[in-house]
Amino acid sequence: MMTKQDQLDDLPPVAANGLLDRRLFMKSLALGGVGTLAAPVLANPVGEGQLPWLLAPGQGAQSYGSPSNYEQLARRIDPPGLWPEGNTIAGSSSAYTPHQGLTGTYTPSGLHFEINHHGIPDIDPDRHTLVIHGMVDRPLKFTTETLDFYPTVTRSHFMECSGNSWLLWEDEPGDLLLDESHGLLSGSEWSGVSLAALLDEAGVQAEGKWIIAEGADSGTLSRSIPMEKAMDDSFIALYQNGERLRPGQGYPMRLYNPGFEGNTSVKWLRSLRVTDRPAMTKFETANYTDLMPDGKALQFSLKLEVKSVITRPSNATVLPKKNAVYEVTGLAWSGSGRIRKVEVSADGGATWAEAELQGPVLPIMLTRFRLPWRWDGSPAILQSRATDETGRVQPTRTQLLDARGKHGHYHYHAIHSWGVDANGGIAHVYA
Ligand SMILES: Nc1nc2c(c(=O)[nH]1)N[C@H]1C(S)=C(S)[C@@H](COP(=O)(O)O)O[C@H]1N2
Ligand SMILES: [Mo]
Repeated sequence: MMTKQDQLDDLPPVAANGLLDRRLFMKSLALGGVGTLAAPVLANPVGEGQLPWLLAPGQGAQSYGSPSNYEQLARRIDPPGLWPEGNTIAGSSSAYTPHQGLTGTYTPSGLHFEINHHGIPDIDPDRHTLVIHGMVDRPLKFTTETLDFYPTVTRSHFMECSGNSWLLWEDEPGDLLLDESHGLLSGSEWSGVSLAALLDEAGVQAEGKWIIAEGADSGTLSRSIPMEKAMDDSFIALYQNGERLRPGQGYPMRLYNPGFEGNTSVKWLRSLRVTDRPAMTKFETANYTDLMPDGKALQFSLKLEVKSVITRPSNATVLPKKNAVYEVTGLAWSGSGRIRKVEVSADGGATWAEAELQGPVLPIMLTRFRLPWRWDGSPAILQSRATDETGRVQPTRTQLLDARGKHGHYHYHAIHSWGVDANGGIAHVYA
């Protein structure tokens, strides 16, 4: 009779170092008897004992639920170093999404990342308005309540700061956890009002080619948005994951530009001024520009690239057992549309196997991928490589540095690598 180990040894690899067919988990489940074949079998035998929570009634429900106190790993961090020295602005803060502790594609609202350049304003929605003015026939003023009466647009989209992964421009990989390297990325369902509908009502004049969006934070963060984008798919978000926006996400209203760098999605939106040219604000001149190898800087590099990262296993865990099949899973996303394909490598990019994508695959949204991997106990380098529906392929680190030089700060999107050692330890490496 074939033992479980024989069956494992029999599985045909689809790429080197133990990558298995992406349908393995489904197949072995369907076969019933071998349902546990693909699992690493780590469960402990059933024990005995009276646990304290069995002995007395627990607490009542809260008016607003919160996660278990035991889940301290699924907490946002605000690592030092993001805000350049000498450029510290009162109130600036950030919060990074802990992807090493999450699964799925929607980020819990309380764990959505935040970048607040001038603190989070405490806005009374009854005293907040949005004005559309400048090169329009009819300047208009909206309250949150009036916007609630417009037809709803609802879309699932990722938000990414173009500064996400900025530490990966450094020469040394650093012992970065996933939140530190990829935590300026989250996914949500956003609901609100189409910007094109509001602009049509105001009547944009022929010379109106740009929109200057301004926030109601003390530093009034402002960005210039091309009219083409505004008329295409931008919207005013009022709700996130079914509830009103959180204060840190722009309560009571924000601009949302799908697939554009997060900075353009102005929070606490108070003004949209139609102009014939960009405003050249601080956030599109001094910040959020890309220094190129020739010393010149790219401006208005607004669209986000195709990118992916393995979220599990990661350096937050140690592989507990050799000769076992693990699930390699992660996230892929692109500012240009849907993810078409994600490939996984266990040998540092020499061979690749196609991963299973969790459906539905939505445009400009996080897409989860999964692939079974049989770890035989030898060192391995795990990588993922995403391709989007426009054919854009995630570059290697070398390709990215060749194209962009070594002094980048924004738009790092190269293939990411986890080095696995013989003891199952995992480290962030460059490969
Ligand atoms: N008014 C205002 N809008 C803002 C910001 C800000 O500081 N003030 N931060 C921007 C940056 S840099 C990013 S990446 C996104 C982040 O959105 P989030 O905090 O909801 O994740 O909001 C953008 N909109
Ligand atoms: Mo950002």
